[in-house]
Amino acid sequence: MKKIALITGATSGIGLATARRLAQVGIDLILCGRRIDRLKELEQELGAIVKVKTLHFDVRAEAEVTAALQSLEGDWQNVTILVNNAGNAHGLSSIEEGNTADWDAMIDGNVKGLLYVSRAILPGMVERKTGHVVNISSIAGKETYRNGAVYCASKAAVEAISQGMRLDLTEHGVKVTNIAPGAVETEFSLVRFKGDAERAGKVYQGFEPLRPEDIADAVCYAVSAPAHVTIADMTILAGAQSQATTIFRNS
Ligand code: NDP
Ligand code: 8X3
Repeated sequence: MKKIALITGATSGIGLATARRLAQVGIDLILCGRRIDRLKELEQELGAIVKVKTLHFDVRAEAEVTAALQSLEGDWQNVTILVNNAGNAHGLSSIEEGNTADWDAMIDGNVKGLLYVSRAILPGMVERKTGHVVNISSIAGKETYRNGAVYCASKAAVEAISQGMRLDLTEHGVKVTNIAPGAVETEFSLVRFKGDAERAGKVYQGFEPLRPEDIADAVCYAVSAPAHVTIADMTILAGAQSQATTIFRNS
């Protein structure tokens, strides 16, 4: 059966690189995000290699998620790989000064959004007795850093959800892979710092950060493993990184 991967957050960074990587190995794609112009460009680019469908919705809006995913027809309903990647950090501040709108965006997007998408896709995988979920967590889900309590909490939730999904889904033939990247240069810091490009750029100064393609390679490796192998958990740090915020910078 031809594989179909549904990737959330395909308009940028890790999701975009994953879309390109999975297209290279012939996997048809359902690409999701809020920015329609980028989805259309990607459809043009990757549609030359594999079949591509695009869906635009905000993962935080349950009704939007459900309506978009229920609109899939025919073979597009048979999603074999779900890459739960959409998410971001919003703000970086000490807990007593935190912006509650930022907290909502992180909890609603990184946690509830992942759950809404999964809830819509998983029954089909269970019914077909085959499937693979890849959750993009973070090193921030494995350790907490100062000023990042809520983002770290949202990613710790992803870690727990990955474990829980694996417990619930293994008997149904559905694999679950949790990938926890370290510092990857994407639009992540630009979003975290609300468009402040100078501040975002400093995050990646003085060392070579991960590239989104490094994480896309890991996704591709996990979903290409033979049936008797589950890649359960991968933590991928930059070469100069030993913990989330412990990075050896040469300048
Ligand atoms: P980007 O900002 O480059 O990409 C984020 C993607 O998520 C975009 O495609 C965006 O699409 C989508 N997205 C964000 N919020 C929503 C929403 N509410 N509804 C729908 N789509 C949404 O960042 P990254 O590629 O770095 O981030 C991807 C994932 O990787 C995130 O879960 C992040 O937490 C995680 N991660 C990132 C690391 C890093 O250092 N960069 C390290 C560890 C984990 P659009 O705006 O079009 O909706
Ligand atoms: C993104 C990586 O360490 O900046 O999840 O939180 S970190």
